[in-house]
Amino acid sequence: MRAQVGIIGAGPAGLFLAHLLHRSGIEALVFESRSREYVEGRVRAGVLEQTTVQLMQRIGVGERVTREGLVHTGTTLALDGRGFHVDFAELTGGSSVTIYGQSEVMKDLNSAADQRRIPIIYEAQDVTPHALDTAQPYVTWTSNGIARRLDCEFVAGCDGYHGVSRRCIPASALTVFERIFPFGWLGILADVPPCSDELVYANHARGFALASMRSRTRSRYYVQCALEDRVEDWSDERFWEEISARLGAQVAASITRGPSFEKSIAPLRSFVCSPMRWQRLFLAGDAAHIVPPTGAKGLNLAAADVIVLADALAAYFRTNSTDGIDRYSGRVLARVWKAERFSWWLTHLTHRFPQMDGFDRQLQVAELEYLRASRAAQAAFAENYVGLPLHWDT
Ligand code: RFL
Ligand code: PHB
Repeated sequence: MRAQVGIIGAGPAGLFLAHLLHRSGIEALVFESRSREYVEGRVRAGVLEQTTVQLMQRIGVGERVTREGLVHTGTTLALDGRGFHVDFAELTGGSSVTIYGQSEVMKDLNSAADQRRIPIIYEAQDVTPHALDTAQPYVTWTSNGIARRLDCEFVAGCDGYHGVSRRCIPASALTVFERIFPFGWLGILADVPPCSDELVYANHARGFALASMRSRTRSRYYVQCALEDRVEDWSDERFWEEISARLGAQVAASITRGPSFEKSIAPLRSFVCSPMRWQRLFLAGDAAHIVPPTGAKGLNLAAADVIVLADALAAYFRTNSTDGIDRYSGRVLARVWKAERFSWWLTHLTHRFPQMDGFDRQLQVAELEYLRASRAAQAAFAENYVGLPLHWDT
């Protein structure tokens, strides 16, 4: 088989890229190791930046997010049960974020891919890129026991943190930056109305808590937990007690409790690999960088990466110019690092660290009190939370 681009991974990065390339008349084939149901069912991100919603609209998959997405023009930060509101719209000149689950994004991307006949091979096994340092790279895989091969001009590694693409780059050509946080997030989904119109991020002496949502009838809640904790350690009852204590009496009074239908623990990590291109391989999304979920940036970064990559590939195929593809990694990483900084900062500001002493705690308190009182501090928070401009070049 032949295509201009082989895309490994049908998560947000892979499918946004496939749609963008399709619009430019570039042929791509997408490989995904999991089933479509699995990818669509994965409960992950919930907050879309305006740039991501605009991308969905631009590629013609924005109808449902525009209709059903909940536009949030601010958020609440709380310290030991005392909250204050940060008004994004007022502080940023009208920006907002949209609450719309990653699984809904994936369903929209997949159904448009069906209509446009964008080829996606689900449950592809042993997907392996080859000859990436030649002008004729290719990808091999197995489907239904049959070994297959795709010849292409470029490979896009959109296969997440555990994918195969990044591992194809020689260690000597790659620098890895990493921080592993000494705790995780336990998240639940429950079909109960959210406790607040907007999200509540809470720093509490017992640990971080977040009240989020998927719709007006579906709530998503998180509490910081120990890395050793198992989901079985957390009955629904224990979870509701803990989140109520951490969010504080005022918010807790508005919590509707109910049975959870999803409960999972995610570790927190900051990770960047640089550069994001090696020869004919481009990395995008979680394959190249991970942020702790505190800043709600992961999916949005994946979308921003492939906007730049698709432009660069379109320019290459249209004019043979390598300028865009040569600048891809540098341009994208400049913005990625700013999101890494913001996510790292917000995680430090809101979580309880095991080795924390009184000094560290007082610094958190002072910084949150400063944020409560200072318009300048709130403006910096809001500007980062709604998403930095896509084209703030280096
Ligand atoms: P994905 O989504 O991991 O997709 C990669 C795909 O590649 C497939 N794959 C392979 N396919 C073929 N061959 C192989 N060898 C393969 N290896 C892997 C995988 O099956 C998968 O389908 O990466 P992508 O596309 O870069 O997208 C990244 C986002 O999914 C991720 O950053 C976000 O979910 C992070 N995230 C959040 N992001 C936000 O923007 N806002 C949020 O509110 C937000 N909340 C979250 C989050 C992530 C969380 N967890 C569980 C990590 C909350 C949580 C709890
Ligand atoms: C979510 O709703 O899943 C969510 C919201 C905000 C975050 C992280 C996750 O910062």
